[in-house]
Amino acid sequence: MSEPIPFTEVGILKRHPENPLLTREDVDYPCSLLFNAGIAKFQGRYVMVFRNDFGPVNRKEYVDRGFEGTNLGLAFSPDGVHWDVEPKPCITLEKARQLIAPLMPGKNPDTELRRFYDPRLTVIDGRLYMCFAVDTANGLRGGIAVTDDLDNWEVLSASVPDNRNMVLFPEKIGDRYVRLERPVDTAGGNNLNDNSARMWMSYSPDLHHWGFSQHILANSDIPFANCKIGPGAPPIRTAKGWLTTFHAVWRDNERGRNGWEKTWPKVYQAGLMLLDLESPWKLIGFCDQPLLAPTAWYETGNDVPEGNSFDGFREDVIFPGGMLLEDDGEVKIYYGAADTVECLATAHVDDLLSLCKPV
Ligand code: BMA
Repeated sequence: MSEPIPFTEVGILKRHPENPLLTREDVDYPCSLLFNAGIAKFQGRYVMVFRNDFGPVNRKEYVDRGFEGTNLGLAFSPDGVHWDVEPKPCITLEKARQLIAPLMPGKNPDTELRRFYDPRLTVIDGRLYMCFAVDTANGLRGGIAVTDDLDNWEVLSASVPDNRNMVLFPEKIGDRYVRLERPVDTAGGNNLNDNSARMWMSYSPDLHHWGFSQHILANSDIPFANCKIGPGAPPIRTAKGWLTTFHAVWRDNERGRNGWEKTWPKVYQAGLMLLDLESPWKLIGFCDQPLLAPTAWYETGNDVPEGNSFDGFREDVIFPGGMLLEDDGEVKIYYGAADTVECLATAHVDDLLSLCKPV
């Protein structure tokens, strides 16, 4: 049982009644935790690339032997709700090593690259781009890959440490590509677990070289974050601005056990903000309450309805990774829940925009 969390969400998003939409049960290869997916509409269907941590499926197995590895799985859907998972992962660690090797001359990819995870998908001019995080022997890095067929990928860039949670805007702004990102700010001796993470944005003429970096938001700007923050799903264009989610972390060392680990002191919530269409480094709207806070049984592990079972790896985690605007104004927000399953919540775009108060 996890502890109650101190914040209340805005109550505008509707969790999909079929949540969790995807779990390890939907996958035919070894899969323990299916979560933190990127989603896009690409070549006439909904595409999902999800993170799969495989090995143990409960706390005891996790404590005994830990995870065996992480790969990225692929799923397709005709409607964004019902998904079919492909029979094999689309990017294994071995494949990621081969893909990224050209960007790491002089390094042995087998020892340099340790984990490839948290995909975020954006379609730009008909090509599918994936931002990813990669743990290397020399730090946590973020990068961008591109594909035209979901089989052949090219890695275009990988950042210096420590930068993760990158998401691409779905079009060039002016004549440059733009991404949101979350470098870890160590000023003052802080580290990833302290009050040090800020959201930034960078521009690129070609998706390889990034610069003109601008600070967007710090965790001290967010009433429901006292720890890390970072971009969520890639932004969507609306008439009023770029609407985009972020994740916000509340750390409370007294929380005790909330999942498989001995202690899991953090609560991850989703927030919402609006950025200027022409100058996206300008924050023009902000919702000062969580858009989504963990409350459902598949987010908290509490009050699991009869006929279901749930044993979340890190309970009280909501990690938004996909946001799609449909023609009728419905916004689909996809999120990893409890680092264990993939879920969907929806709202009308106008209701989301009205949450973003001018700043
Ligand atoms: C972050 C990332 C996410 C994960 C979250 C909660 O640091 O690793 O992939 O969902 O922690 O465990």
